[in-house]
Amino acid sequence: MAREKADNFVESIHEGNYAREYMHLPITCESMIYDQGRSKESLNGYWHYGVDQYDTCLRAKWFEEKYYDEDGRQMPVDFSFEQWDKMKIPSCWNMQAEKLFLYEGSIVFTRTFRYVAQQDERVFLKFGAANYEAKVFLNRTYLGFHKGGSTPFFLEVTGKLREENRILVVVNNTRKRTNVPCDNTDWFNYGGIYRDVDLIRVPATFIKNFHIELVPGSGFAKIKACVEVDGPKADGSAHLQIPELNLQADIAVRDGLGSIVAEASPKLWSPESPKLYEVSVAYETDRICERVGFREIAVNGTDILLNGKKIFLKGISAHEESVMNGKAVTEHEIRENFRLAKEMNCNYMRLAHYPHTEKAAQIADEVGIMLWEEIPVYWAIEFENPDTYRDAENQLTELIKRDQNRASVIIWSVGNENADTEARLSFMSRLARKAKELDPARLVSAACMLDHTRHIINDRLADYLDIIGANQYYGWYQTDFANLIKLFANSKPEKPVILTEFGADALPGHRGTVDEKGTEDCQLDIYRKQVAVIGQIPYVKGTSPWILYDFRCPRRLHFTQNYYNTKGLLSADKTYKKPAFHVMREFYQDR
Ligand code: GCB
Repeated sequence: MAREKADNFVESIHEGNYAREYMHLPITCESMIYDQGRSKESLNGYWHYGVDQYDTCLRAKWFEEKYYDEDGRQMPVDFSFEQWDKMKIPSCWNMQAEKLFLYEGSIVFTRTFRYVAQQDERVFLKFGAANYEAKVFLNRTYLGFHKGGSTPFFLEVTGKLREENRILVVVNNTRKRTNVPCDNTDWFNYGGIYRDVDLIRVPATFIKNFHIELVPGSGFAKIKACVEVDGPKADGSAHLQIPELNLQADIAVRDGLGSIVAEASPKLWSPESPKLYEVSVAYETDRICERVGFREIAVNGTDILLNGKKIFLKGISAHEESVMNGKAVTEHEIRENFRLAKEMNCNYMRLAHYPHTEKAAQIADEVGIMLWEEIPVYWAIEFENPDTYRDAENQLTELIKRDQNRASVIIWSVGNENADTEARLSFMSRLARKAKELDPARLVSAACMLDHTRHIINDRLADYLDIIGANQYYGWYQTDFANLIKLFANSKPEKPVILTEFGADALPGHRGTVDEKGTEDCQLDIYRKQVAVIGQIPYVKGTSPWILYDFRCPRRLHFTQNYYNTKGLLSADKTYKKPAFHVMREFYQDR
């Protein structure tokens, strides 16, 4: 309904529907470019910021920087970008100022940067991640918005740059029913531009996508490479090189697409021997060069096969978090997490519950940890809402395209603990099919909720998955531990099962009896009982207990929690091992 406007209507104050102005130009997986192995110019550093609780930047269009009226008279404005405080980017704003710790809403970030044009180049802006919604403006113009708090997004800015540029980004982390995840999660809602911001230059025709992998079922003797090029020269030839394998091949490109299958027998990637090869692909004047491992992951009945051999996934779940940096984890912190997992004898990690930084998979490739990667289709999101589905599918696609060449990633998860309704089945089976369509060579799973009334692994989504992920908390939420034995006896899965979660809270150093919840003794007892049972079940082919370290959680107000989920096997600062850590270490020792 058109709204009646008074003569003295002031748009920026009286217009409630200002958001409508920014609903066009969605930035999605369509504008992604494959950027790994490319050189970049960093736009990280100190950006000016203003906390904008009422979204005045968007209502009053601050980004237009109108300082004078048509007659050249100075106008009053409510912002002064260059005088604002500065914040380090990337970072979670919650960790940068005490007053921002619990802030949920909009923050305006802005900086200027110089650009020296080179001939015939195209330029892209990349944001590694901004939670949850980001509206991007360049030189006074709205460029678009991205939804989804943990995947990268790209914007082409060719022709829009000058020598001196102002970029402005409004990031809003308000939790919403319609978002993925929705407004209720079991983790902390960090805000900010918390992964790298880069400028990427490419030639006029460039390699937009590059995917390379071992051909499944080829006896480990064939490698397939696919390229997509973008630009005026859509027909030509790309050149693939893997010097250590003496592999050189031309890939014919027609209408921007080309692929090749080449004979090659690489040394296979595995956690014990994480061999990576230098791979390069060139098209015209463009070239990508990165390190890639080759391996095959498959299922056969209830077995999981890595390079044709049966494996047990000795895992641990982890959130992306550190006490100091929130989700903006450093490379050192990621390496430390993998080191601690290896100390526990793990060969695998579940990166819960949303895409972690791409650096995690790069490092896992190098150190030899297999990964489960997940999108935040978590608990009770709006399964009936088509916009929510679009958002989820976009996040899934951005994740898969981002990490498609990482040997460490063996499983895509389409969600976690969602009640088995018709709407959810249709939503998540569609996601599972999408994951398979985008990446037939990896496994698809989800962390399913079990039937705790009849004690059976029973979820209709399992028909669409390669592996059944099962969360269970016998001894904790399901208080009668004996029912775990019934659950396994009642279930006859035809696919491998990974116990994606089990565990118990324990405040570090808090001792008591095994019956006292929140003590290390109770946690230890539950872990001992769990592994004694799990070890006997032939179709359980992996475990990733909940969780490597304690993490911030606004829902957890018990004195043994103090706003942390304390199910970690380590303290939140990762320096203290709870006794149950050693139970898992021993359980994994001889598997
Ligand atoms: C779960 C959820 C996880 C929670 C955990 C808990 O089942 O998947 O996100 O943090 O339980 O501690 O309750």
